[in-house]
Amino acid sequence: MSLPPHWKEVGGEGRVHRVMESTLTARDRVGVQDFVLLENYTSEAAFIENLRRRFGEKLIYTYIGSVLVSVNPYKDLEIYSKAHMERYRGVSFYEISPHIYAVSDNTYRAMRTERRDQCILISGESGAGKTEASKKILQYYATTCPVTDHMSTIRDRLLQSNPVLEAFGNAKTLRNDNSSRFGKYMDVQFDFRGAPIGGHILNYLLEKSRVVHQNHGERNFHIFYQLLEGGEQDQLSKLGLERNAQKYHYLVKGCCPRVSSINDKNDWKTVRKALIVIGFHEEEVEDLLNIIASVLHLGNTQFGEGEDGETQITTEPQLTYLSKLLGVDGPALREALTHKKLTAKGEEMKSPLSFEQAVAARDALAKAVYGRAFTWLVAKINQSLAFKDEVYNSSKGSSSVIGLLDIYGFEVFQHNSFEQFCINYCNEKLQQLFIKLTLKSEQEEYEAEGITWEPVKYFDNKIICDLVEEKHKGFISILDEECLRPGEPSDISFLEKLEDTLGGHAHFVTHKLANGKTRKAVGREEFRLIHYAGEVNYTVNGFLDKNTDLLYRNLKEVICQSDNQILSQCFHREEVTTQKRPETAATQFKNSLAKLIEILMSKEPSYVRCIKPNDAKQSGRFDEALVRHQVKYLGLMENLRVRRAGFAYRRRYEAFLQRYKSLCPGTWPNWQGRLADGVAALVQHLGYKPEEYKLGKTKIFIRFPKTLFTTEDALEARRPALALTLQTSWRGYR
Ligand code: AOV
Ligand code: MG
Repeated sequence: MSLPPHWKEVGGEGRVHRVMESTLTARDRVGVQDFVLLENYTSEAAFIENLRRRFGEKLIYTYIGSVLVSVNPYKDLEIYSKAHMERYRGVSFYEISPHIYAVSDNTYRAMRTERRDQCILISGESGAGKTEASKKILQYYATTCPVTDHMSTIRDRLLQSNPVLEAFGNAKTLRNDNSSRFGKYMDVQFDFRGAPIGGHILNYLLEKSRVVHQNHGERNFHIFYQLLEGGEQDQLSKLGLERNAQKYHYLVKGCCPRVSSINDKNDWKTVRKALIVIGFHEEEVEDLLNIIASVLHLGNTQFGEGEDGETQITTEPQLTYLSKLLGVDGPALREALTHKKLTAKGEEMKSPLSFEQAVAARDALAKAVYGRAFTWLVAKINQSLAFKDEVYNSSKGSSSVIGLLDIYGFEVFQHNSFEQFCINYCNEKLQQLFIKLTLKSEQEEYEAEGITWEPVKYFDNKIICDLVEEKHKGFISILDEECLRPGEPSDISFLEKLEDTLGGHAHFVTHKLANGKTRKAVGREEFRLIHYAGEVNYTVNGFLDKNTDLLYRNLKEVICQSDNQILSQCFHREEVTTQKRPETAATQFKNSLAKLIEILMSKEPSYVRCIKPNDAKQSGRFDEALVRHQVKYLGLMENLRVRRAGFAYRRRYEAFLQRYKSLCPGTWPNWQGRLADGVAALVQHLGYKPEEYKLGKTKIFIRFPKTLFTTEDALEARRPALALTLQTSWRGYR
């Protein structure tokens, strides 16, 4: 493959890459575009310095082999235009500067040529740029893939599902003004021509507690503020709402209804349009708005003490709106918000709720209604994205998918609760997957192939995953057991159980020290987990309730009879009649994560590792200590070391022979002997030096990209036409 005039080959210690000459001359200024090229590749300081230089030049992307490292610029860069997309189409990974589009394109081509399902795993802590990256990938496919008229509908729906899900599932937190509060895995399905023909979304554990409570400086989900700011006046009147977020208890707990980086009014318009594109009927939109409004009215529903000393609702207008918007019987709702039903000796009895219980029942209802409406929304979007064979008759035949994973990133706040526990556990699982698929599998492959190799040490966070999820003695088992225990289980009794079972574990700490003294850094109602990404103190308060996620039976009964179509689909009668206990929130989450990992393992992965440059959400600021911490825990140095010490390319003998046999008279047209001998004869003829390659049991391992480039050049010179078509199918660094 000959180089265009403005490309050059560069590299230290024999590692050769092709980069644009303009970047070459400025190399000192802009650093190297692949960490593999760093001369001092074991030095963390050199790694950070390279990131910093590039960041200073607005070059936010850098590779480690095929892994893309991305640093959040916190400002719009002019690198995402259609022209940029075009530049990356069909171009080999290493021939052009690193970009999220290169990963998108490479993955797409791999899917097409290898006919194998792919996935792109985007990880990094809260605010590092995962959601933005996933949107850029989707936009790339929407813009560059071939589409017909029919397909343009699917393409538009795929794109428009984002603003809708973000409105309902994202919120401002202290870490990120648009923080994902749910996990999302989206499959984009392509037909044999490479056109997008469908999609499917899996959603993971929405942070429902945000509906009723927000920490200082945070907001509820965007949709509430969007509706109040952007909704038309008569619409708001119908919903009994005022255009003032300050009026709603559920919206002002964090004391920041407005955020400078967010335009709720415009976002509302975008969401309304998106709902239409996705195919929502007006009645469905109305039902959805009724649910949003009813949550706000629930928040403003107050309780007091009646003459008989029983708890009663003191805000009549709210109750009237609630019964209208939820489509339920008013008196029944009143009763269910202030009483619970008990069955004793086969007889049903009513028992009044205390003030605190009534408040908790109200909040539980708000969370349940919102949470289930969110699940319904995802199901509805999935219906509209579903691949419909009858429409796309022409697409019959094989199809493949590219999965995009964008979850909530690792997060630490002043106060961390059940939600942070789940989010951080989820990140542990993904880090474990990354370790398994990159560091571990790479080394295991060398071993299996009998290749001599200097092992690279890395921290394996499996120990933390086990601590959380092991059967019988793991964190979640202990939590579930305590939730189900008869008697009076409490958050504190749960903490004691944790201490009994997990005390002494290297990654679990409480205030008790082994010598009987007290550790000051952990409160009496806290425990600390030492995560791969850092230490987090969790307040144990609320763990039991959030895990049980209980909604009183009589409230469920009332909502089951709702004439709101969405609610009646979300709350089923069987739920009220069954004696079976539903799975706890943590166990459901654990199981859904296990399934997710299975899905991801069945696909060929690509990685985007996002880094947050500072904690102030500011552009141009590169906080070295913060970046160093992320580089460490993401395992990027180890990733680089494995990459450098190892072999850039590997191919099974038959594939290698098939591709290059024409270059050697001894192997052309057909090699009759053992495959390994054929490859040995071939590379000898090509003049490979012993240090350039190794022959394993079933594969050839090639150390430097340069070796392969040269062989590709030879192939191209010999058979230009054939080489050109095959060129695009060669997937570098895999
Ligand atoms: P996250 O998804 O990783 O956090 P986001 O993708 O929401 O983080 O990024 C946070 C903010 O950083 C965005 O709202 C943008 O303002 C900015 N940003 C990120 N990437 C880019 C980019 N490539 N160009 C310009 N600005 C960017 V979380 O969902 O909280 O884990 O849970
Ligand atoms: Mg996000």
